Amino acid sequence: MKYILQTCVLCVCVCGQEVLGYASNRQHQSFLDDIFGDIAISDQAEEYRNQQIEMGELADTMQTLDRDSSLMFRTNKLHFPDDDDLSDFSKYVPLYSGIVTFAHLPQEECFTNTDSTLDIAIVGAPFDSGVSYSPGTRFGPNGVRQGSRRLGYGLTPIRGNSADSKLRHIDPYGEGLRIVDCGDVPMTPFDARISLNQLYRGERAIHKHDTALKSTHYKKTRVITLGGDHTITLMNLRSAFETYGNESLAVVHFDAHIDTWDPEVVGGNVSKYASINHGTFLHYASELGYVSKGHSVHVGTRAPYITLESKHHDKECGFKTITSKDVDILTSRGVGRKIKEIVGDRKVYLTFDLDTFDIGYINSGTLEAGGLTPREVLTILDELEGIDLVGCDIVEVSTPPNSYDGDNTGLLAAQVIDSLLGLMVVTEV
Ligand SMILES: [Mn+2]
Repeated sequence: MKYILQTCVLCVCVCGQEVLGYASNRQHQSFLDDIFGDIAISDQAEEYRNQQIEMGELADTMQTLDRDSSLMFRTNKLHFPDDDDLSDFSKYVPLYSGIVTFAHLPQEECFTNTDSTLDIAIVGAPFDSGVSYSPGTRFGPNGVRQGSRRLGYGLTPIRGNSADSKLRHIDPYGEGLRIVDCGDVPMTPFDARISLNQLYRGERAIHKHDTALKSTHYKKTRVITLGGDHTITLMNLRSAFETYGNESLAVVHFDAHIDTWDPEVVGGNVSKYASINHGTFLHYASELGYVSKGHSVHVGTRAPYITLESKHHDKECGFKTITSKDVDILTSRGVGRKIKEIVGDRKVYLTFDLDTFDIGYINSGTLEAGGLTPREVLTILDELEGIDLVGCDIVEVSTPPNSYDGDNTGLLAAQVIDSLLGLMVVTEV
């Protein structure tokens, strides 16, 4: 009997809303009433709503909705468009759908068409021929883009570290800057020398574009590179250095490792070819004058030094160090303030190795326990509001096929870039 009763109720619900007392006689109707009838409302609730509307505390939602007739599927009585009418297709694009660019930004051919104006360009560097430990970061650019699919609307309750922060009030994607995704630089996996040179030429081509926003003091496009193992930063830095006046850049280096190892210790003891890799690129960057000595800093450092000399050699390369434990002692905001003190008003290049994060959060080329949390990193980055950020990258994003936590890794890397975009845009608005 109970079963029959339930069946009957179901039948009434499906076949005849009017039998259920469809809400057409109500003084005020809501969208919910219109679609679902009595499913949520009681007489008391209806009375409460009527009072609220009469007191001006609540809008009469059906009237509000009726004012906007742009959504053709809104009414309860469905009105389908003509069979050949596709005008709604551009309005309904779910975030998980479509060809994937970073944060749904427009795709642009940036390498050969250097006449277009760009303020900020995202570009991938799919490369892992320079790793000493796990490969997989050649899939990083794709992983970051997959992880960025929720992004594109940048006004959040946590951007910026205080209510009076300028960052708190901006949407980096909606402030009028021309931000595009240039796709990936074609990099051969078979010869690292050729591959890195391809990256340099790709970065250089993007840097040739003039900026679109004429009020800015940046005359040339700023680049955010998606790595790729950390070796790629040497090429990014070279191109940024050449573009921004051939003066050394304050390098803010988030990483578990120092990456200034003497090539004779890492790789160079095998062959000269092997001496440029993801553990030595900052040695070379320093040697070539790209690094502003004394105004550059490692953040999140914790991995072992390989030799007794490594620490001394690192200082010679011009870096100060804020270790992972210093974040506990100084607090995240304190770390951000210290970085700002170190870089001052110099042009900054920020390179972010994903292994800055603790092992529980990500997959990366050389994982180290005891790292930073996502919230610590996002707070530190936002504290850098106002720095003169001319370029940045996120590297060692390891998202090979079938990796068990590839989605989280890409999501977190994308979130870091979202913060970096905020830092790049906030000085322009
Ligand atoms: Mn690194």
